Amino acid sequence: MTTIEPKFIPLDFERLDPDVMVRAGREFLDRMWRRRSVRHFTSEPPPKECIDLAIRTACSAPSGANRQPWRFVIVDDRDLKRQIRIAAEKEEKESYEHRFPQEWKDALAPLGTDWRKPFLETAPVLVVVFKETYGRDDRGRKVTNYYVNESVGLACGLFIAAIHSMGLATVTHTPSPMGFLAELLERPANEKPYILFPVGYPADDAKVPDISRKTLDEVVQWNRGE
Ligand code: IYR
Repeated sequence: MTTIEPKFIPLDFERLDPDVMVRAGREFLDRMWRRRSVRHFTSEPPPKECIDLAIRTACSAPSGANRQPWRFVIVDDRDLKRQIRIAAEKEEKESYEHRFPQEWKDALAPLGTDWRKPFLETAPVLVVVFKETYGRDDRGRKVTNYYVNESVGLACGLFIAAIHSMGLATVTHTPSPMGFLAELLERPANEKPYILFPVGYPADDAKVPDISRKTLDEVVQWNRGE
């Protein structure tokens, strides 16, 4: 067993005035509140740097024991996108027609989704996020990762915020099961597909479901709620 001594450096932190704090929070909220999951894209490619910036932002997420158990595969190859669409639709068709219980299909009804996923081909870029279920140390021995789902989920949230902040759109797509992504993208055995993000500009006639977000009262309790 090796004991590593922690090393500390000064925190880089800027204390803001309360009015600046509130303004920053409002501006961020206003921007984020306008985010919608988009399933209709143009084929126009976004600047490549935007994808890198969003992934770098995702990588700022906290992670269990700082293991950073996320990996990102960027797919812009037409043929590969097509193969992903075909494989995803095969699974989705099976899920929608046989695997999803009625209760799940009822829950999805307001979203108007079905097994067809044309956005996997029309979107110019697919970012496939993998979770690293375990890592390897410098001698190739297995090392445990911690809070993998939480960590990668946090990274994905930041990715979505970054994509939206740059005027791009995405949707959290989780074809199930999605093992085919590991095969098609030739990922190692310690990685499992987590989420697939098509990224691009919304189609001019893009429509989104008429659904609403819960109010603060519905989601917040202060102390014991009395
Ligand atoms: N993965 C399927 C079904 C789906 C499931 C949930 I939960 C959603 O919020 C949306 C869709 C699909 O992508 O259609």
